[in-house]
Amino acid sequence: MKLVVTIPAFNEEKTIGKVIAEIPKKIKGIDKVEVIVIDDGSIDGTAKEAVDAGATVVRNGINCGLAYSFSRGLDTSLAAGADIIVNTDADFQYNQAQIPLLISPILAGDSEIVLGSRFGGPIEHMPFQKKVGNILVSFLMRVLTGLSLTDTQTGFRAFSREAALRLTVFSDYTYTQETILVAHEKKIPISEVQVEFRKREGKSRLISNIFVYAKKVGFTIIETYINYKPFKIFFSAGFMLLALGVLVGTRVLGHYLKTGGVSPYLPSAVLSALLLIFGFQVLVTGIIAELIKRGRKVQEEALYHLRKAHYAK
Ligand SMILES: Nc1nc2c(ncn2[C@@H]2O[C@H](COP(=O)(O)OP(=O)(O)OP(=O)(O)O)[C@@H](O)[C@H]2O)c(=O)[nH]1
Ligand SMILES: [Mg+2]
Repeated sequence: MKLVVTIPAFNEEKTIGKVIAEIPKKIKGIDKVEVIVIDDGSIDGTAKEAVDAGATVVRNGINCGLAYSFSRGLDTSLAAGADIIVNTDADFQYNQAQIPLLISPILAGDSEIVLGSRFGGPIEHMPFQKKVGNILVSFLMRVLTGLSLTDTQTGFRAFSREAALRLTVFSDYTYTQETILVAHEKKIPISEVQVEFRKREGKSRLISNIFVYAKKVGFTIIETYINYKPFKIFFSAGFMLLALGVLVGTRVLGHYLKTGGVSPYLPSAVLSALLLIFGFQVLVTGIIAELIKRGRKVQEEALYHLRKAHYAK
């Protein structure tokens, strides 16, 4: 069993060495541990510090984004023969001594993806806006997936090789919600363990403005959800518009049947026609999107087999 720990890092020279040093080198059930740092165009000494601490470093050259780097980390780990992949942050907020705990459900064969939830221990140091944001997004993700997860934004996660082979991430910026939605759609078992979460040393590299972050997270969730459940969304919206069109149109039709004219209800007639046309278009869009989704499912299955063969050990 080989464990690869991936660390996406952007200008983290102060903490990257400490994070690597903290990773346990001997873990029960694991024969080999390798650390891969994905240096995302850092302009400080991140890469050097990582190499000095004994990690393999892959460099993006320019800043490509956290989600892009996470994806590259998965691919590099698969190529390195990983059986289990742990992704962690470079800012020393997670306690790497908890990696054995994080991977234990995978080793036991109970889960394919394990999330390290930060909401089990003291998190008073998590800034208020982030705490509220994390709670709200986790709630939304619970509603969308039906899974009882408490922290869907955590950066401390473990993936089985099988899960990594099946995951695709489209966003460049954030992978945290997308991976859960994709895994849930592909029926990959996801579980959670409670982990420690330390105060950050220095400023966030990812979130300069909480509102910009919220907007990006919101769009990623909507895009991913539409991608995987198009019919559900378009059908609900189309059906609502059609129902509204029928409701508005009943009065007009009643008057027409009685008098043979619609003139006093002309605005309602126009509104009803618009709602019916628009609702119908949304329904048809849903059907087309559903057909595209079916095609994509086949493509993803083919991609999984291609990757499996490409990264065969
Ligand atoms: N590859 C890559 N990694 C990034 C980028 N921005 C942040 N990171 C890394 O992603 C991890 C999480 O970023 P943080 O800045 O700690 O974000 P956060 O944990 O959500 O926010 P804080 O609570 O303020 O720490 C760290 O390891 C960062 O170095 C980026 O543009 N590219
Ligand atoms: Mg952090």
